[in-house]
Amino acid sequence: MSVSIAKAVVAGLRDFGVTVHESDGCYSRGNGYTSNYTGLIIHHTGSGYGPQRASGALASTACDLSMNVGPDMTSMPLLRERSSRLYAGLLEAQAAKPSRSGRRPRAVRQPTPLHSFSWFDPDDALEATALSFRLSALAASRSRVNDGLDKALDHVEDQSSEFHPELIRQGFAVFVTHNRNGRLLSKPRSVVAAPGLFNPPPAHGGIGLAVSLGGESPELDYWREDVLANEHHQHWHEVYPYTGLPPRDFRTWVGATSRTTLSAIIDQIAPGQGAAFVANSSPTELARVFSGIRGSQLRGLAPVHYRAMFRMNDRQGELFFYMHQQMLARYDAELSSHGLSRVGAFGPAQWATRIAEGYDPEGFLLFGGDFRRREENQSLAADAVSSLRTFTSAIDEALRTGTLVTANGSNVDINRTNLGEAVEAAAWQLTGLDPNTYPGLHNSGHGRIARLSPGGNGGVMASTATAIRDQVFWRWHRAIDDINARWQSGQDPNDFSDAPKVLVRDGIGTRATAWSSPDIIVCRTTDLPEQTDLDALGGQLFGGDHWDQNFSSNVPEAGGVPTLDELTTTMLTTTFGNRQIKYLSHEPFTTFFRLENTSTADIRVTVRMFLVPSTQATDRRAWIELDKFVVDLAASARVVVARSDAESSVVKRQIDLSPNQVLAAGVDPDDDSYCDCGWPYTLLLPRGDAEGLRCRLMVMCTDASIDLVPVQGECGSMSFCGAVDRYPDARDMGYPFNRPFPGSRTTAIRDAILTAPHMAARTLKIRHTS
Ligand SMILES: [Cu+2]
Repeated sequence: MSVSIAKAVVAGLRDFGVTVHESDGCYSRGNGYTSNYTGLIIHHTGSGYGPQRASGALASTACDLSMNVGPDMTSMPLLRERSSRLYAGLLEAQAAKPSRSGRRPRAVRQPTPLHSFSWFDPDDALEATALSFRLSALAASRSRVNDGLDKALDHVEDQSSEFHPELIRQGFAVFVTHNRNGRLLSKPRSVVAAPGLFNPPPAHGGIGLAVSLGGESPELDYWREDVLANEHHQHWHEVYPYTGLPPRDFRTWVGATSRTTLSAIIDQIAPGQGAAFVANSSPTELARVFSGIRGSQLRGLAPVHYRAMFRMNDRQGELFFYMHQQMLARYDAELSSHGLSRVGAFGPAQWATRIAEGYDPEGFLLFGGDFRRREENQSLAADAVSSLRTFTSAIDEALRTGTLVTANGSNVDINRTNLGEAVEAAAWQLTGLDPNTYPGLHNSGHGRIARLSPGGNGGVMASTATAIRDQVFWRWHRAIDDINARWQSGQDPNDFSDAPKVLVRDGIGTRATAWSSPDIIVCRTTDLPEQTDLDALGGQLFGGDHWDQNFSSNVPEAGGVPTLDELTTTMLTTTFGNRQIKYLSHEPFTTFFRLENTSTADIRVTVRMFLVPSTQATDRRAWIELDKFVVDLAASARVVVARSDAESSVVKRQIDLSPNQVLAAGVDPDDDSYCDCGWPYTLLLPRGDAEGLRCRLMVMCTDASIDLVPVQGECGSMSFCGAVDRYPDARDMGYPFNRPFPGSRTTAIRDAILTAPHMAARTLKIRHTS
């Protein structure tokens, strides 16, 4: 029974003169997740919920009813607690409990509630998006914010009789991530609320379940199953939903939207009544009406009205490509660490052939066992191949002409973001692209591959929380990334004429040697004194009289601090979801950069840091972004800047050191960052190998007055999650590796770094210790 119904029952009983005693916690304890029956709760404990547990406490008539009702159910701490419990309940409803053997007998699996849900299915996604809008409206439907949020949470509960819990979770997550009122609520970390969704397999070769079946890299299961990497991918798709974002502030939205538009949208909900409603209703009453909008109604909405309701996150298509491209670069570095070759595409040339690798999630009971095994050597259905080919030929044509077709039949030039929006495909009402020409190659591939597994939900490729575990995900995304790479490679190379006058040396004195910059100095963080101004320490150790000294080779001592030519990674063990798991992590490191302002003006620069395995350094697509931050350089100054790996702009901050100990985000609705979002710190570096995998560490300084990169906030990942309103870097994502480098393929990148004063690189090994 939902809390809202329970409250209504209490009110009704009081109307009849029944004395109802209320005590603390009956609405806020338990996780608040509802079932789709109604009854009368006469007692409710915090220990459980749902039909099985509540049944013993149900009664039909009880005039001596004692009802546990808390004092003020809408105080913010209670609302947060309730929100958290609801969210956890939605996740828990999808995570089945393994038996002792780790495998749950299929006969006792709970039936899948309602129909299936996949974020990659446009109709499902639209329904989740409608829910995010309803919640935004409900949050504004009462004069007090807290009362509105209470209504929104009631609605989340009530939805469970209608939708799959994952659909509700997604809509709820989008609301809590993007709506100003929603951001007051809390959303627990998925890995804490439902470890069963993120339960990785035993180490490869151990006695346990086969997860990867065949394929080229079963030994990478530890990486693909990484708890925090999976959570990152899930969360990114909430921060960048392809169907668009609901209003940030519903009342502001009502105030800013024309009456004609409001009444046209209301006509979709209540035909013929829009104009009257708008004329006679307050914003609060309008919010109540808007809280009735459904996914099916959104589908029939004129694009101009859809655009009035939703907006696309800034540079959606570009970040869709870039975030996944960076995951691929990291995957390649991980393969390289195992002596394996880089991941090949599952693209048009492969679609008609068999998919060698399979995947078996059944022992992990993801989503209540919804996801099923995909056998090795299966092939896509013929109609899947033919529709994927049709979608691809439209993209090929766009690349050939350099233009995309719009919904009204005209053409628009491809730019850094609209190609990704066509490929994913983002809501056409927001992008203006023709939905028949670009129905969503990327999403469709996820769905078609998922359907090679039996069952309503198919395989793990159907979910953002699980897709990256499957080897085929990486091959599919290589094919998707190839599209963007083709477009990029046809663009003019970057022109570095706007570089700031900053020197990062390639050698000391006149000797410049590739990959041996003395100005990138690496230390173990644990070797540095705590509570010290690291910039000042860097100046002391590596600046001043030491400016021309070389610390980049294995110098044992620098004022008592060892400098390194290798970083180390290791597999750590922890308990997660009642199981021992292993996960990759690395020894914390701090990098010192020596930067010289060769101009006579004070300047602010953006420092960009990248890493690549040396065997892949000729390929711009293999470079991994490690960090990006701004530094002020006084006129003619030689400055040593320290940067800890824990501050990296690509990782989720505050950093999580273990899947067993993750930090929940804050609840500041005005925070400019998406605090839950970012690549896991533990996977910042590739694993490397026992001998020390040779890598190149590169730094580049660009003019911050052009980049408009802000000083990083306290949380989130600036590079992968952007920020509210605007992606925090005016340059193309991945700059300077977003374009081909001029010159011969084998030397172009090396020569560019060697020639440009504002770029430098060095060799650094990554050694894996077990
Ligand atoms: Cu994908």
